[in-house]
Amino acid sequence: MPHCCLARIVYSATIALILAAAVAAWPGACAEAQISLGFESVAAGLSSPLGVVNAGDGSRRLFILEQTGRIRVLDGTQLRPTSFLDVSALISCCGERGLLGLAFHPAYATNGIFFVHYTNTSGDTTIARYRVSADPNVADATSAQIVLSVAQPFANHNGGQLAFGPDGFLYIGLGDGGDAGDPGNRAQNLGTLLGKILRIDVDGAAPYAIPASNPFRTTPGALPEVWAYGLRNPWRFSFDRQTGDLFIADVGQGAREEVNFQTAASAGGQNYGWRRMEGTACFNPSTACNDGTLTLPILEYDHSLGCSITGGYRYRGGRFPQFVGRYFYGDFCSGRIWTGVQSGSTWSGTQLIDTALSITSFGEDEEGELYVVHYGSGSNGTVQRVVDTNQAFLLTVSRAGAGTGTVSGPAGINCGSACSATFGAGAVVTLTATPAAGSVFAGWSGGGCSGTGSCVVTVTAATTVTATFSVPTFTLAIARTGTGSGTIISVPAGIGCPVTCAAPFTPGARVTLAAQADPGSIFSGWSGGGCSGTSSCVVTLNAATTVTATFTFQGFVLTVTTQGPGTVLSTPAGIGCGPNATCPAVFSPGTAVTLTAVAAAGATFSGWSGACAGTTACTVTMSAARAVTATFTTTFGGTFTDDPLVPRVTLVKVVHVTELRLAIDRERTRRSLTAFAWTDPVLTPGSALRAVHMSEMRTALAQAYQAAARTAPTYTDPVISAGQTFVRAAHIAELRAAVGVLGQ
Ligand SMILES: [Ca+2]
Repeated sequence: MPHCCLARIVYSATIALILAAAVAAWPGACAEAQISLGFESVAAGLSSPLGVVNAGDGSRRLFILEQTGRIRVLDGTQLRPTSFLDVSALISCCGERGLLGLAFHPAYATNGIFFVHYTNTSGDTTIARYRVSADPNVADATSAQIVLSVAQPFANHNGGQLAFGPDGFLYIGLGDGGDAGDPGNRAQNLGTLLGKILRIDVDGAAPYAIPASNPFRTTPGALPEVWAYGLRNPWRFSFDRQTGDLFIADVGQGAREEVNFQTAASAGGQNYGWRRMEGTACFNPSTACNDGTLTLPILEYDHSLGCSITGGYRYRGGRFPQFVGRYFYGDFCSGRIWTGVQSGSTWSGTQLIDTALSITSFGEDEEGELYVVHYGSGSNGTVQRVVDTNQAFLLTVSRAGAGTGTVSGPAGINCGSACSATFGAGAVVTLTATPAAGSVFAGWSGGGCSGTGSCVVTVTAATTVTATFSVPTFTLAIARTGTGSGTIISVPAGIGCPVTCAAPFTPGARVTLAAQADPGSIFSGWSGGGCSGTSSCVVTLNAATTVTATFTFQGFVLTVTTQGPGTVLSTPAGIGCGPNATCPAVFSPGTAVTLTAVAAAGATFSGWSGACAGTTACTVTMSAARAVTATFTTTFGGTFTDDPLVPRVTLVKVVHVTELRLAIDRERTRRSLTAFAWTDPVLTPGSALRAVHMSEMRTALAQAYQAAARTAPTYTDPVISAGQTFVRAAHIAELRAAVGVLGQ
């Protein structure tokens, strides 16, 4: 260890005075090389926070004391808006008064009992016992029982700490009663509870019993609650959660701040010196103060480095191996944070950081991670987690898969909300995955983890661990059977067989299957999955399920396609295929099907293709699926149907328009005009004739007249309007005449 660091704090009584004098000569920039303190925000916006405590009940919650009387709950993701307990009406505040301490009973998880330490409205110390309500985040305010009241002669030096020792007894820190210099010499007086650490048995009697092993239980003139004495204001003390050793930080008078220590094996009764000594220096008397009965501090600093010590904890957490075994403490006035390290029977303190925090307390969570409480000014106090940013790495939890769930780990990892945190090199991190309802945890990847148990990562680099959550599924499979073929689709979507004949569905899903036989087949019915018959099959998936669809072959498909205005008919019947259509029909194997093509008026049959050829009737023998195309073409042969056409007698027919169009097209072609884009270019028998058909023919013909430098003809109903002008035989007759004139 660098020499400058050794000088930081004091460790042994005999050299203490020399080194304490020397401390001021060394500026506080000698942090240990291995540790660089950092902070992770945990809670903010607190009203004069004084402490952070865990309940030891496995809930991982942190309980934050506000001096003004509230206990707040930090539940891992949020600072709950509702107080756990609010004693603001019972207390005097603030200065050194208010709600000062909180300790949960070691059996809190089962008995719900906890204790608070506050200054009552008369300014006296009160230790009170409470119980949680049926709501784990709210205490039962009516359960209050006063355990101990101690009159306070002055407003300051009220102590405040409460903690259960490893022996199950409640330890209480009380200051010397206040003023300055302990004018009543109370800390050295065993007949008062002031200036002491008390030890009581809250389970042995109501409101408490005196433990049989208390050191002054039978001492005449002594109060039996006293465990240790000679303390000025033991604001914060703590037990080492691993060894049970006790650290008592005692706030000094005008010169020295100190940490006192006793092992778990101590029988108690120590005199920690005040007011005879302040730290390792004589105070009153100013010389010859120590007759050898006093227990001197293990760590000390003078007022060049601070003015009011805040005792912390010996780190036993898992995130930062470099912290392990170090006792952390700080100073309210200077914001400095030190660690004390034990070597044999001596301790050395090293400043790790000089912050702007007003450090009122440290705290531990259930896993032993360390927190620092910043008093703030009014309502901006904070709680932050203490981390090591040197030789530290980010561990990130990633969640993947179609399912959902959470991953919990040490403080800082609660994913959901917090999915990454820094860990010191060598930290061993255990991650646990919990699937949400309806999901399953499918396993780990990354960080050397696999399988579905806990993931244990030893952090040696930045690491990402992925937890995959999946949604359990059952497979619905479709089997097709029988001599025929067809398709099956599902609602909800998933099955589209024969392409996709098996698909996963969530348990309990109701899947409706519909079968459609291919041409030439019929659907003969369902089996499996509780389905039968030929209507829709509804399967409720409570397990992997196979449904069978049977299709039966009926015959081969003959597909006739017509191109152009004409019709194809079959013998035997089955095909009756109009213009520009595709018409499948099924015929029994071996059937000879004769197809006949019938051109529409104004058109001619141009011939077969596919399974037929030529222009005469075609016979197809159905030994397989066949396809035939019949092509019809329209030409104008020079004569019109129904000629002469008699207005008011002859009905206007589609063929009349088709013939006129062909005749007009011919005249346009002769004059190098482009083809006219007719509306409804293919009119078939039965098509409705519309005004636009007539007006288009007039327009197309007028263009041909213009190209021929001829005067355009005039017509009955010069304007033919849709919805207003009936299509009349006269219109047709006039157009025929006009075409005839142009063709001469
Ligand atoms: Ca002392």
